[in-house]
Amino acid sequence: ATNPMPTARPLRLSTSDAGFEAAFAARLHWSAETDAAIEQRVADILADVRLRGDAAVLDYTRRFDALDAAEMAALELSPDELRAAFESLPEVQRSALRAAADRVRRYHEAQRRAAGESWSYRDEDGTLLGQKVTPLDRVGIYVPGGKAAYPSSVLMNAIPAHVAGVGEIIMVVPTPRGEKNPLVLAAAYVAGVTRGFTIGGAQAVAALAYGTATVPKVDKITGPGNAYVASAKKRVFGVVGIDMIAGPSEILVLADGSTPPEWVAMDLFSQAEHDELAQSILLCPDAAYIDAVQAAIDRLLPLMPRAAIIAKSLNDRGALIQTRSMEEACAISNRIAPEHLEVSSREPHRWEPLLRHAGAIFLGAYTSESLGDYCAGPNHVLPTSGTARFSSPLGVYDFQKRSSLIEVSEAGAQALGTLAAELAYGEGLQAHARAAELRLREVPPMRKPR
Ligand code: HSO
Ligand code: ZN
Repeated sequence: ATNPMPTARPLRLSTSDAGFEAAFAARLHWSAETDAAIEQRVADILADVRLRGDAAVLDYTRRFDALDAAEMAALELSPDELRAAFESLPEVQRSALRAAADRVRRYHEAQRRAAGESWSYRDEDGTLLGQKVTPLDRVGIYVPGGKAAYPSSVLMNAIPAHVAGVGEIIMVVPTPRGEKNPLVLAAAYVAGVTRGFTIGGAQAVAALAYGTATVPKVDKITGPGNAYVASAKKRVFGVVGIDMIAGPSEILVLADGSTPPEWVAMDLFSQAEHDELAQSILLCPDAAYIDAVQAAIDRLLPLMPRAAIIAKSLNDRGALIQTRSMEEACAISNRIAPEHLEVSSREPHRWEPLLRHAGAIFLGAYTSESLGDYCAGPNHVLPTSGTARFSSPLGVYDFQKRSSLIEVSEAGAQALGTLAAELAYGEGLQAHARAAELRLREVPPMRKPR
């Protein structure tokens, strides 16, 4: 069969074109349209697992993953199996996994020190006020199976949980027909996963959220998944915590024309090769440089094993946008609020202060997004579809929660008691007022209810 090499022509736009705003809006548009049929199926699966526990999970695993087990225990990945998977890898892979995990761990340890510790202060009268940070007891990590199984994502989810001090990390990963990905199991071992189960889909999310005889109930579920998993996570939210619901990946390259065009072309490919729905955008004030990047795309695409996916992503969702200036490029980048933002410039620190909304900012020509995806240290689970306007990378803080601490001294109770009582009477809450007044050195007579 003839399989002509696809071509990739991202939409070419210029901010000075009359039709720019409309074309730009159309290109950015993406809707997380929910499929009613999927929603209904997921609701049924959740209810069934809640009711029948292990038996229901086993049924769905047999049906959807063609994996037959007599009991849930047979689907558990033992710690020995995780370690054996790690040990069976070639030495280069083992040390790469270890080195990446070490860097990711180090970064998240710094994050915990900077923003994840308890704190308190005292008023002059001795009253203590503070915040106590506590790791979650148990979390579930969803790892997709099949072609979207990324060992690096196992590291990125499990390591911050581990660094936060989570007691138990339960991994679920579907293994259709029982085929296990040794790199995923090895990553789980390196990242400190406590227990694993070879289950997936909405049934795995349900098992983690409600607990079954075999799968322990967790406090929070993180990790990416298909439409069924996303829908299940949304539905169990409230029973457990969840992280984000991620849309297709995005990269935005802001270039001043000083980086070799091949580097930028390959960075655009690196995101496009994830998914036909992924979005790769270049912003640059220099038209000749944009031409050079397009020429590099044309030269390099035929060398890519995933050329078909890359071409579809770039043709349907990609854009090469000429701006009037780097300042304008920064302003447009802020409007997009991309998941990944590369500042491919000789002067990245000149532009960085202008950049407000992005999941991760990669500064300078040497910082390819792919380094961040695997081993630079920061998390690769990032807000997508413009949600970087209000949300942050997955981090240690997602695996901790905070409790307020208050210790009022006798002296403090005098000042606060009068204040609280006044406000409580104003709200018509007599017991609140009296609880405060009873602790005063001179207890006033009870006021008449209003
Ligand atoms: N760029 C992806 C993460 C990833 N890349 C995993 C390679 N493996 C999501 O941001
Ligand atoms: Zn990637």
